[in-house]
Amino acid sequence: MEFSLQNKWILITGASSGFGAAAAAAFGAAGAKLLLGARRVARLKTAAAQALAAGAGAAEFHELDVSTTASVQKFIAWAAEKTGGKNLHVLVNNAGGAHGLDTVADGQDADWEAMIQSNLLGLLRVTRAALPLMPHDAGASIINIGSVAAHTAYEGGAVYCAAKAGELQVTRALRLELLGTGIRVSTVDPGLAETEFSLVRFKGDAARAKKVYEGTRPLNARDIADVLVWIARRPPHVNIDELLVKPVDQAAVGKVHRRPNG
Ligand code: NDP
Ligand code: 8X3
Repeated sequence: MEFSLQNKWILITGASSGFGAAAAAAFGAAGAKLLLGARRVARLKTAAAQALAAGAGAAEFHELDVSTTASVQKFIAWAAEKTGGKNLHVLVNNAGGAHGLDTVADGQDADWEAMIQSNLLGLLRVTRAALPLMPHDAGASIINIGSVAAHTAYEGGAVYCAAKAGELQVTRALRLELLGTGIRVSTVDPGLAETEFSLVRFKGDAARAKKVYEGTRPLNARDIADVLVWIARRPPHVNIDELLVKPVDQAAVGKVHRRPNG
């Protein structure tokens, strides 16, 4: 039988934009209760309001910077108070992104550190802190957001690809470690998707970010949010291990169909 998300607590990191904000609305529409985290609290407030309008049983938000253990501990202590014990049914580790598209020869320490911190160490910190809140044998899920970049390296993507490849291996190890708990562990690995991802990668250069999606039909945040809800809703004995999701216009990383007139 399908797993009901009605009134279940769902924690989403990076819920202030893109996949995370869309996931808040999609889990909200399924009647879930939401715990949302990111650094931009004003944007979390908007995401929470949208989730409530979509039907969420609750939509709470709190500042979270996954790149520091102190912030994660504070956030999870707040989450524990809200859930009131082992009642966290879904953890979506989504916070992350790319910083820069420099070759290794030209790479910047700050970019490398931000990518490893958010995509890899942040996911580890949040998972470690949240695990004690997750019930055993009750259909709980940890869903990590990976990327096609975990599977294929590209020029200028060395550290982002490494961080997402790390995410993939952490996901696999975690599934082994949690065997017998009934907690499901999945990774969703999207391809080209139009969010604020490229704006962040190119440090606010909107024209350069727009070019990434020019003439093609990328995924949108809702496409991925729907997949996350679908995974969490599978019957409790079903684990979706690894899911690659790409737009039809993207046959492979760097192999994108573009139409001359958009
Ligand atoms: P967005 O830039 O729209 O969203 C990224 C989210 O991550 C924001 O909510 C941001 O919140 C949050 N975040 C980043 N760093 C931190 C941090 N240190 N602490 C807490 N939150 C953080 O991009 P997407 O929605 O596209 O990205 C979501 C995930 O999907 C990322 O992991 C990304 O790598 C991955 N991905 C994206 C693809 C794409 O093409 N768009 C494809 C494959 C994977 P804030 O800045 O407020 O802290
Ligand atoms: C985002 C997709 O191809 O820009 O993870 O790395 S890609």
